[in-house]
Amino acid sequence: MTPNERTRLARQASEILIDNDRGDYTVPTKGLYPFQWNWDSCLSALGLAALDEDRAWREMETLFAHQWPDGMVPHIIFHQADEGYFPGPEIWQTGRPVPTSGITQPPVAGFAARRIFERSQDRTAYAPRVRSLIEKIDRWHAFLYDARDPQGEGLVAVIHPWESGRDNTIDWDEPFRHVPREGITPYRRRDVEHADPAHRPTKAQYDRYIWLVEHFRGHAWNNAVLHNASPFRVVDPAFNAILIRSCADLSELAGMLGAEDIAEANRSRAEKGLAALESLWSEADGQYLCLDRTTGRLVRSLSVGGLLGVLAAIPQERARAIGDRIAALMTRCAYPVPSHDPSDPLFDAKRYWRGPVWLIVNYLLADGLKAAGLSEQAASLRAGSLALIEKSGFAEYYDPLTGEPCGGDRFTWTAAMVLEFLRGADGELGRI
Ligand code: 9WN
Repeated sequence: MTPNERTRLARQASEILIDNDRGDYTVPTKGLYPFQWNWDSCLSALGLAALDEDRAWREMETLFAHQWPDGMVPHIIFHQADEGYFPGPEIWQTGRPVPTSGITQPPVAGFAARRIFERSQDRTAYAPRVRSLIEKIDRWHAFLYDARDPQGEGLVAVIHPWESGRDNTIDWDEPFRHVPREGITPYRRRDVEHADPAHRPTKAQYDRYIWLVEHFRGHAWNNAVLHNASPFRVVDPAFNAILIRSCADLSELAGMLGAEDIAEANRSRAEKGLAALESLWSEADGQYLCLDRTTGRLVRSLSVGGLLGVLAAIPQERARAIGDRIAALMTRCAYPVPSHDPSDPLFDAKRYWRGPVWLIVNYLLADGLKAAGLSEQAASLRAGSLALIEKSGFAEYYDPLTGEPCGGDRFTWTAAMVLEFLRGADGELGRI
């Protein structure tokens, strides 16, 4: 890529971040997602930091201002009314001062905060704000290990597919069978008015998403009981690897800020999580699998969720096996990395998390591979990701076989990841 092309892509990415900025938070994209989403905000903060570090911290502070008293950080903050999204606050009914959803999302905050602070232009000035933020991230981690791992196994479960961030992955097909569809209040989807229905989850899946929301609402959103009350309790290797990595990163960050208690608590959470993650490894498949906690069985579904294990400091031979799996997947697709193995008959190149490429996933995979010393593979993911953006722009996700852009357009976290990928080996982005 020539310096001019780099500059052009960086400018386009910055314009998208600015366009989707609502002052104290960003929306993932106009129309389809008009509120603040949890992991979108934390990953987008990495991109915002390249434009304005103060604004990046504010993005995360806004999210954590809506943390629940029990420590949970909701997956959506409904800052203002908007009819364009379903399910809105009137369905969730969580009773929060500013309405929020009642479930969480992958905890990338610790990972993002450490990275932004390490690159900070003025650590002394930002330290007090970051000190206050890490206490909230620590409370969220404590919440996850308390409420979503009540037996203290070292692995947390998601209780709704939306919590995983990979809403309709093939991983959930089997565990989702335990979730009924009957008896839900009739509803009107809005997503299919903004995006092609063939690229979105099905009606049967939406019925179950809503069944779970109504079920949790019936338990007054009491997280002390929701885990055991949910017919959907899945231990997702990606969610756990993200949490383990965030615990490790939060521990380092807390150490830099002299918060020894937070550093110690998160170091020990990461160690326990890492040891427990081993139980999800499948030697035959060269990746991690998810575990259906309602049956105690591993689900053999070859999705990118099991490859995201590489984000945690897993044993070197596991990282190498994952690197090999990714290399094999790349020979079957024009653009890396498909969210599901194309050799599975259930693979669907355009349907959301059942095949398409997501740039945030490529970024997290590349980061894990690089940390494991697999720099060449990380570099090829970076090159493939930028080639995809050059071809198809800043979409929500892409068909891995053709590169066709799918879902929402001018997407915030896609733009943020482009800015990340454009950084040189020294971590510098240069002038935009
Ligand atoms: C439900 C915002 C979010 C992402 C998720 C992605 C999608 C929402 C939806 O959009 O989910 O949370 O309505 O489809 O799956 O990962 O955070 O970009």
